[in-house]
Amino acid sequence: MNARQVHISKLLSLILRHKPEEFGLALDANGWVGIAELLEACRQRGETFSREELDAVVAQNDKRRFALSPDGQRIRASQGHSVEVDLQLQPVEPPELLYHGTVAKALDSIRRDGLLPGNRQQVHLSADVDTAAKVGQRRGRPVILKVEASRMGRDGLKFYRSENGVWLADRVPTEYIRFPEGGGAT
Ligand code: HQG
Repeated sequence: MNARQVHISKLLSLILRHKPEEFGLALDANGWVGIAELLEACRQRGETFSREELDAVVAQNDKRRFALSPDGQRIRASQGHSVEVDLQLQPVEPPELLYHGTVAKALDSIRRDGLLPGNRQQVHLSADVDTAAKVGQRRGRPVILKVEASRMGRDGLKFYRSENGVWLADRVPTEYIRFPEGGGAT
């Protein structure tokens, strides 16, 4: 993505995950918003971009953050919402281990409470260590937690996978988390 596409992608994340009302928009129950309406709302706030530019951001997005409806008339974020939406994801069986990238200062609280979704709707987990490291790196030196996902699943806790391949869980109780040795200062 070029700089303009990154700007549009961040704008779309803000609208489609967090603050549609700031743009005079409302997501439907499943997180969708009409594209014509979205482009017009952005234009009115001095953020003018075309349908073609939006399509390029959707297609070239590094994490495939956005999805179009089958008829091409609507758009939504595939995960990461703080506003309440029902993405209608079906529970899926997880791999044996999933990974979560965080930072050392969160560890005491995670040891106590497990992984909680915070402002988002669900806890985000990664299928591989590299991705989890990148997620953790956004906040400082990354600490990788291993989540015993298949054991958690056998115990009846559900996992989902977003359209763009992010693993999601409502929470991860601390008993399923393997913390790095030495307090996580890796
Ligand atoms: C931490 C980005 C204290 C958690 C990324 C994380 C991802 C706790 C932070 C996606 C805690 C929440 C999501 C507890 C969890 N006590 N801290 N009990 N439980 N935490 O941003 O997973 O580029 O909401 O470790 O790449 O960092 O936006 O979640 O540090 O895929 O598409 O609380 O966002 O994707 O932070 O990131 P976030 P996340 P995008």
